[in-house]
Amino acid sequence: MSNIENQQGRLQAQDPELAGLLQREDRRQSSTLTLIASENHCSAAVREACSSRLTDKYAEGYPGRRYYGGCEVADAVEDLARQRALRLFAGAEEANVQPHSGTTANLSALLALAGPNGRIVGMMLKAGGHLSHGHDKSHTGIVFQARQYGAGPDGRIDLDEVRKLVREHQPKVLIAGGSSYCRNIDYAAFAAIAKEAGALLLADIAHPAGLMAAGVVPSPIGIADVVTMTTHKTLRGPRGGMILARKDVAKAIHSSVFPGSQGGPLVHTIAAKAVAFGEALLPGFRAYQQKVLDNARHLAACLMAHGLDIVTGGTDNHIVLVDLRKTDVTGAQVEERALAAGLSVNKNAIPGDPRPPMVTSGLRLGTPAVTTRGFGREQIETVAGVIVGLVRGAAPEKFRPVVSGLGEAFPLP
Ligand code: DSN
Repeated sequence: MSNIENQQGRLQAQDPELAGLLQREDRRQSSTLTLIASENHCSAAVREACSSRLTDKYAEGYPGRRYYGGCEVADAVEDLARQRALRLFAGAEEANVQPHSGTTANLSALLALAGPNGRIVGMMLKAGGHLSHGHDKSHTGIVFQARQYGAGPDGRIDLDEVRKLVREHQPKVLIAGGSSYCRNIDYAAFAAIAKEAGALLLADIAHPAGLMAAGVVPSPIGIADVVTMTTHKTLRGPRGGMILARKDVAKAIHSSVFPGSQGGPLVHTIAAKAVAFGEALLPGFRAYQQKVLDNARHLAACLMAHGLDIVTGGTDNHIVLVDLRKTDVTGAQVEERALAAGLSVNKNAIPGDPRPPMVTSGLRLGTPAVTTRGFGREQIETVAGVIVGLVRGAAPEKFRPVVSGLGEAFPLP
């Protein structure tokens, strides 16, 4: 019996109520298909590291400079994670593997680079950006003087608009990246715009980090001053964040993560990050990421062939953003129907969305999780057919058998 099964056995005996909930989540993930672009299924090895005894350890500080005794293993674990991160993102100068999430990574980096009340420029959430890029409901829109750029009528970043805004606002930090932007970003152009204003460039690659690590899409490493990311999306590790920085800004970033924004690091999660980075350094990772990309492109093409509109008319990454404005359904309605059919998706604002964020006119789909399960073109075509049926008003229950069948045929790792 593996360590994990042993632990589950103990949990079952001690707390059947909670153990039952975990089993329910196992069944939910197995019998449904995850098409949420920010989710994935990490390996059993990553999950084993997450559940290790390192969760008991306090290790405030950094390797070799801790505020607690008994950190020799924590030091080795964090060093291993940092070394592997730097191998994976070759060209990056320093790594901080302690951020608990992408948002804390962004907040820490922005505080280090812009300072409280500093000026920042990021992309609007509606246009494909992220809350932590200066949205007024996020601390990044409260503690910084934030301005935001949108997307052009074609759904793509308009570099002229970015340049104009940066010239006007004179930010200390310009942010490139987002959570529903499906096209490659011209990081060199962003860097030139930032440089002209004396700003630093922060690239948030939370979504495409895995694709970039594998070299299947262009990366900002070596171009941006600071790169933030999460480790659980395309990168397929444990839930968490990471920051890569140029040497001259790294010291400020490290201090901003600890003691600035966080206390004790989650050493068990850092161990799991090391496992995931090790997996990403294996040859099979590139093939996986290429497949994620191919599947997303095929999904977009199939949906368009069935008459649905896709924001920007396709995708360069793992995200497919459906524009529902020409249909008679909202993002929220399709999300609910999809759930009843066994598909996990999320409603999402689209550029120029007339509807509020809890309703939306968009549906964000992503291929990382189903590709981990082994999906190829044929399965993507089936999924596209289900989504089109749901948008057109077919009864969701009609699709439940085909979705469950795919779940059984393509088990979780
Ligand atoms: N919640 C993440 C996503 O779904 O993209 C971003 O933080």
